[in-house]
Amino acid sequence: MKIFHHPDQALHAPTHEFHNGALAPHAEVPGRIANILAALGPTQQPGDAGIDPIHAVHSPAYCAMLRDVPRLWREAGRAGEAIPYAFPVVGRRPLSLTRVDALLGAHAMDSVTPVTPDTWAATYGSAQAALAATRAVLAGERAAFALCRPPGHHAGPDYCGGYCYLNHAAIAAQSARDAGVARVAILDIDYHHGNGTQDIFWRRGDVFYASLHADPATDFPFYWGHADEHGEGDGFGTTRNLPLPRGTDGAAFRAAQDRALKAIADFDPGLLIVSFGADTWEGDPISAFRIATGDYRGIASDIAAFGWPTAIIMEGGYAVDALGTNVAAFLSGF
Ligand code: OKP
Ligand code: ZN
Repeated sequence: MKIFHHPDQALHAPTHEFHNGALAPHAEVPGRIANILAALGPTQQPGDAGIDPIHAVHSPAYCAMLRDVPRLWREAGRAGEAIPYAFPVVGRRPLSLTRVDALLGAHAMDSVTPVTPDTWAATYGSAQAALAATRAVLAGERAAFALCRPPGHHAGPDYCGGYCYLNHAAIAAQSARDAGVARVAILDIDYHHGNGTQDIFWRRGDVFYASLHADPATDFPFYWGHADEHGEGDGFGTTRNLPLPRGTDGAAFRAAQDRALKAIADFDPGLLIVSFGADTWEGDPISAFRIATGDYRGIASDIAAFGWPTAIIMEGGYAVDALGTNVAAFLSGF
């Protein structure tokens, strides 16, 4: 299987996040990539398809914010990484504020997603890897893997959050639409609900979003991913959420995934994007499913059995030492 990865992805290195009310070491570390690379075969560096396929999903103002905030942060006399703390969540009117805290807070959903001077390069490189994997599949590869990092599925049209900045899976899906694929499906099997992907395609009937995830009643991102969210307008019925309880094991996960796969089969996509997170693993430090390494091959082969051309996009997974083994187990199912 072709594997795409950009060396700039390792540059982004947030140091701290709020965890249960105190600053703790950040879970989304560059070593995640190193561990996965060591377990896989040779990878390819993606070409540069430019900013246009990114702007097809994210507003130019949001992208500019990701690039500008580190400089504005320094100019405000701050050290370290930019972290927002005030958010216009109660329906405030659009305002063109330039104060770095206001600019960042208006484009963020949480305080665990720092913007560093290297964030843009890392997520831009990940977006290019996702685009390259999609191009490879559209050119005839059965499946391809984009080893993205940081993750992407919490990032919305104009906001970052959940360690995510650009939504690599959404950028990949939109690029396939723009290349002429009439219907694209996204299957999100990260432990967390992909609220950004859901938001991006909420009103779209041409992109199906199905997600298995920890029940947002107990787990991040809390405010999205409940079973009664189905999309709106042209997108009504093309969002499908399957929240699962903490403790879900491989057998229960595969049964739920079968329901998602049947819904996707009814949609009849020309291409499948899989948002894959290894944070469903039983040893993950921030998650609570009980999926074993030995379950990943079957989870993947259940997907592969449908035969859709498939681009696999890396999302989360925080048990760094086990990541390579778990990713390799999953890819072996294809
Ligand atoms: C990203 B992905 C505070 C908890 C914050 C954020 C989880 C982001 C997961 N320490 N949790 O979906 O793997
Ligand atoms: Zn996750």
